Amino acid sequence: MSGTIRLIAFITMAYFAFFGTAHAEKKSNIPDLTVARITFVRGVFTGECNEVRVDVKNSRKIGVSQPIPVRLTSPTVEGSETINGVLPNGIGPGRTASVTFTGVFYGGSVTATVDPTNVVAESKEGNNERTLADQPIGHCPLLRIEGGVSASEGDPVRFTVSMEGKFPETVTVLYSTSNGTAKGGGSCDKLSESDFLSVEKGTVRFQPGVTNQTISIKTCADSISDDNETFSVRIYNVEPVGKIIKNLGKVRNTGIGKITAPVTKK
Ligand SMILES: [Ca+2]
Ligand SMILES: [Ca+2]
Repeated sequence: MSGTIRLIAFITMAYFAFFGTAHAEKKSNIPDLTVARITFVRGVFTGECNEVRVDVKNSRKIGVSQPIPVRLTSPTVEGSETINGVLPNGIGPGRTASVTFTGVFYGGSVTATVDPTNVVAESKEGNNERTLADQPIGHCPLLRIEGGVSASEGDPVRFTVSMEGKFPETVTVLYSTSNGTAKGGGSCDKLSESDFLSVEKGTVRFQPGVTNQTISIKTCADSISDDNETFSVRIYNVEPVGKIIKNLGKVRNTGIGKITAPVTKK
C-alpha cells in the first residue's frame, strides 16, 4: 500500500519535473463535467410517467457558476423524446449537483447529456453522456371511463374508472361533467331546473394496487323535462403523468350518463 503511494508520488514528481507544474495546474483549473448517475425515482415504467434524477459531477478544483444545460433523451416509436433541464446555479469544485426530470417517456433506455450545447469550457468534452437501459417493472397508468349506468331521476348515475395493471403509487385523475340534453347545475332546487349536479373539477384517487373506482353524479328528482336525458363525464390529467386509453378509434375519456324519466310525470 505505502509502496504504491510512494510509487505514485514518485511518478507525480517525475511528471512535474519533466513537464513543469504550469501545465498540470492549467489542466486542473478547467472544470470537467460528467453524468455520474441516472436514477429512476419510483422505478422504471414503460410510458411517460417516469421521474428521473440525473447527478452531474464536476471533478475539478474549479467551480462553474453559470447555468449548465442537461438533456435527457429516450427512444420512442416515432424517434426520440427530448427533455431539456438545467443546473441553474452551476456546480462547485469537486461537487455533484442534480436535476430532476418528470413525465419522462421510457422506451427501453434513457440518455443523459450534460452541457450538450457546450456552453461550459471543460478539460474533457468526450465524457458528458451516460445511457441507462433497464427492464421496466410495469406500465405507466392507463385509465379509461365506462358507463354511466342509467338511473332514474333522483338516483346517482355511476361511472367506472378503471386502470390497466397496478401502480405502486397513488394515481389521481380529474373529471368534469358536460351538459347534453340534461342540464347540470349547482343545486337541485326547483328554481335552478337542474337535471344533475354538475362537477367542474372532481378528483378520482386510486390507492396503490387499486384498479377500479366509481364516479357518482347526483341527479335531480324535480327535473322539468319528461324525456330521457343524457350528459357526459370526461376524465383528464392523470398523475403521475399517465394516459387515457383510446381504443379502436373510440375516445374512451368520456362516459355518457343517462337519466331516465320517472314513470309518473308532473
Ligand atoms: Ca466532461
Ligand atoms: Ca463543455
